[in-house]
Amino acid sequence: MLTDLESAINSLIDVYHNYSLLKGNYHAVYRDDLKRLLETECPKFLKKKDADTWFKELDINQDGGINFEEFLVLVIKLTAQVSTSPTKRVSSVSLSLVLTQTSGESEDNFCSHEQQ
Ligand SMILES: [Ca+2]
Repeated sequence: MLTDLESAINSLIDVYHNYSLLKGNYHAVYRDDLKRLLETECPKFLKKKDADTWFKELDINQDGGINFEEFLVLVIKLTAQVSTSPTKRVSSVSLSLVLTQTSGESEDNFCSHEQQ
């Protein structure tokens, strides 16, 4: 039996490949498919930052696709935002709280933590 973390890891891998395989490249989610991923899997986070902005931010090696490691940056950023909510759970309520309490400031904080 898988642990909660192992199940979560498997889910992340599954979600990534649900979108990477749309264009048949196992190791890349392209711009329009990232937009689809964001709209389908985490629409609340598109209210603050549009899909093109996310894409530019996540395509760290600027090869025009989001590889799995770059996708994990998205997951880390979203998880870090959600973890600061009072309920610490992903739900419409907690995401709304996160989005109304932060204004891009948390991401700046996240980035500064990342650089330390
Ligand atoms: Ca890339």
